[in-house]
Amino acid sequence: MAIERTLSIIKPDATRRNLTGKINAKFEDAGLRIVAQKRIHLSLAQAGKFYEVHKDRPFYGELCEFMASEPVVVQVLEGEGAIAKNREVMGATNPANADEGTIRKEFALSVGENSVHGSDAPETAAQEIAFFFSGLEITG
Ligand code: DAT
Ligand code: MG
Repeated sequence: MAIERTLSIIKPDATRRNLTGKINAKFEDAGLRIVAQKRIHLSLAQAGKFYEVHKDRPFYGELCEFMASEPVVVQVLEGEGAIAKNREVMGATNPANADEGTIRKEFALSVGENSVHGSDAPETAAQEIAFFFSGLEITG
């Protein structure tokens, strides 16, 4: 398995509850390195652009408003098979279906306020990393 990079977002429900450190510990314990990280407050337009792929789904408006409601922490995680590994550590989208020990099982409030975002494939990881970070901001 190759070394990969993936885009992670610690969402407003988690930053609000001061869970950034606990969530980062889950990534690091799984062998994922945080090679870039910043705290930002997305505008509604920026959230809409990031989640454009979901624009026809019924929850799109609610999702964008939530993501723009309070600051988020955007980060690049690096490691062996980082994209799949991160999805494993995150757990299922709906916390009711997430495995024990996953971030969403432990911290998510609902299917909407589910604490973390993670890229789902190499192409989306590359696009999503470029959405938030320039090459100079990623240290390796
Ligand atoms: P994931 O974040 O696990 O990749 P996704 O890409 O299908 O899940 O959806 C993106 C986000 O949209 C998800 O993290 C939370 C929100 N969402 C998904 N399904 C939803 C639903 N049924 N009701 C409300 N929000 C939902
Ligand atoms: Mg997704």
